[in-house]
Amino acid sequence: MTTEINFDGIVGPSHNFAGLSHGNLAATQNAGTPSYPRRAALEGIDKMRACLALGLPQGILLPHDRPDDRWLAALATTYADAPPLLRAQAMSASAMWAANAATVSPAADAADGRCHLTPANLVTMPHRSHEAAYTARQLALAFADPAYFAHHPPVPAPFGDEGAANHMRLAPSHDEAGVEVFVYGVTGGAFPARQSRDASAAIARAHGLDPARTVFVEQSPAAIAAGAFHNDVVAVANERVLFVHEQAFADPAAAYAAIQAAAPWVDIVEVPADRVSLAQAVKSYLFNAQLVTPPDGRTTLIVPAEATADPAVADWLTAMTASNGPIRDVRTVDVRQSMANGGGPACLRLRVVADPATVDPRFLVDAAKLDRIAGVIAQSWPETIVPAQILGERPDLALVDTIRAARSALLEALELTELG
Ligand code: SUG
Repeated sequence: MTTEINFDGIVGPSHNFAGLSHGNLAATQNAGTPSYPRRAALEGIDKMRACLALGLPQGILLPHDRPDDRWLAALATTYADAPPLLRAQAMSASAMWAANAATVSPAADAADGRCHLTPANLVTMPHRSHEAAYTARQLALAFADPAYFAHHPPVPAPFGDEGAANHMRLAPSHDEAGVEVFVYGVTGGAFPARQSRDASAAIARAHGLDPARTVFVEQSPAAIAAGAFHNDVVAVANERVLFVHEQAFADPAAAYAAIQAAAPWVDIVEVPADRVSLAQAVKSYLFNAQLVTPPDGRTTLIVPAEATADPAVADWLTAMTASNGPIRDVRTVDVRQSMANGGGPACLRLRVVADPATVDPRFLVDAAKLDRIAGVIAQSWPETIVPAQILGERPDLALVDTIRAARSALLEALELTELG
């Protein structure tokens, strides 16, 4: 029996605020401030604990080796010698945002009856463009059985692909055939459109999706210009429910019509701009929520604490849950360190619909395993990183040793040293 499993990226020990993502307002605003990697990673663990407590299965993806020496070597330099910006780009912990790791099509949607995975190339941002190879290694190990899983190479450059952050799946239930909605960008004013239509179309072909159950929608340029650098900043879907901001799509009426034609059973919950503006949606990350179906069947929205701090958003959430609509409950989680780099609860997880028995158990967690992981983090993750340690004239090489030792300790604890 297949079910939805959320695989959260564990926040890596190099988590820092270098301001590398143009168009991501939180990351830009927090550039240069001290980061707290230990706190960040423990916040992520607490979020997973909250999901487990709701009765949801939970998995993990590991931090990547940072700084990425192989990438620097391909650029004919080393961490000690590289110019500061390149150093920061090699050091980013951005792989924590697992929603950008890959696009995943459940077996029920694919022609060959297998779950298909394509790692994102993330080519728009240099600091993320070197994630794909290690992501592919992890996914190949976690989902190794070719009877159930098919792995594809990343889409080639220059077609930008940012993975599941621009991909929504609607289905009567997770294990039934569904409709996959690919959201691409064409333009975003001063900011880059990070998902290309060609990349989305290539993935739909590679995954063997039925064109009658595949929809391509253009993201609104106004949303990108307002800081919605991924579609999951303004929309989220789960089973029959699409929760979406009025200004998420370039042509909302046409988008809803196309989605309804492919999925007549869809329940669209649209938040009007006069209740929550695009700016408020981006600041509060209302839509960067996990929309989930716990075992009790009550569709639940897991929002970041920042969402309820905005009175307009809080009002909307109160009215929504009181209305007896499709979204019944709202839960709040604190992932402030990730949020400060533009990553909410939904960014931190990759959804895979699979039978847990077909997944390598080392990538699945229960409460006891999370406690063990938290123990490693508490003991070995740096407490704080000041960006000057990375971007300064002389890089802090002792920090590099700490970061590598911390990740190695985690791989050992999880018996995943083959991913070293
Ligand atoms: O790619 N931030 C990430 C945030 C990704 C959020 N993911 C989703 N919306 N699914 C990004 O912009 C900031 C890193 C820095 O600036 O150092 C960063 O990469």
